[in-house]
Amino acid sequence: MRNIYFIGTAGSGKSSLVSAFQEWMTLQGLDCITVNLDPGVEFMPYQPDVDIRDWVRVEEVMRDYGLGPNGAQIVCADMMALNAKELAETMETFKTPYALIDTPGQMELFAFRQSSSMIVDTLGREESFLVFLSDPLLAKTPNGFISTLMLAAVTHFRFSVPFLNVLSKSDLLTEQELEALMNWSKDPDALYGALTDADMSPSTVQSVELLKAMESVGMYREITPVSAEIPSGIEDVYNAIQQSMEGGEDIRSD
Ligand SMILES: Nc1nc2c(ncn2[C@@H]2O[C@H](COP(=O)(O)OP(=O)(O)O)[C@@H](O)[C@H]2O)c(=O)[nH]1
Ligand SMILES: [Mg+2]
Repeated sequence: MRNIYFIGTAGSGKSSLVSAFQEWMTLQGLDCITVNLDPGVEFMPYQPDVDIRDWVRVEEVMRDYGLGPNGAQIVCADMMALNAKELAETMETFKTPYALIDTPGQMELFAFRQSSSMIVDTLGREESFLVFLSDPLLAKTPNGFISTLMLAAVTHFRFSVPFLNVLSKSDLLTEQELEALMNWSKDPDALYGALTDADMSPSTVQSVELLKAMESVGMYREITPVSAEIPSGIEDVYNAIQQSMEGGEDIRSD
């Protein structure tokens, strides 16, 4: 089973993309399951096939341990690892080639806790792929764009699994904004230009240096625009996953 993790900052559109992705796959006649790994989620745009809340729930941990919501979220993130094996077994019962895995709202609860790495290992690291969602409202300024690249790079560094950087909610940008952003993502020189046009303050100089470092370690990647709302770009994400996991061979040809 291929495990596709959707990771991004709070509100970046992870749950919505999981939902839109599942709909798209169903339309293509492709089988998949959705897995919710957010123990504190209150609203989700889809009905998960496997739900971590069957094992761990933020409200219960708050009550049982007398914790506030933030403390409980952290305890839950760590408790998830204890249930990883059962989670994997439950997922296996579906006998499906694809699992779309929605991660906790606050990305640090997944990206920066040891338990997530145990979950990735238990569900099968070899078969994992990470979709990183960048928020368009952050990414639309040159400085913000670098910040999202860095967040993506740090996340990639933590997980070390194949990776795609996605621009979420692309429908929220104007055509010009989207065009500029795509241009930056393809051509670091365009981003240098946009940065230094704005000003040459110490923070700009710092950004340029960070950008150069990311370029030299291969972290500067083209971003794939998607929208769960329209929907659009989902096939591009699917193709990138296929390309990476099977050298381009499509499971549709099985
Ligand atoms: N315009 C637009 N809004 C979106 C899109 N995807 C998600 N949203 C909205 O962004 C908010 C957060 O989405 P959600 O999927 O819950 O984000 P999560 O916290 O990363 O799981 C919700 O109000 C969604 O309706 C999109 O593609 N376009
Ligand atoms: Mg969510």
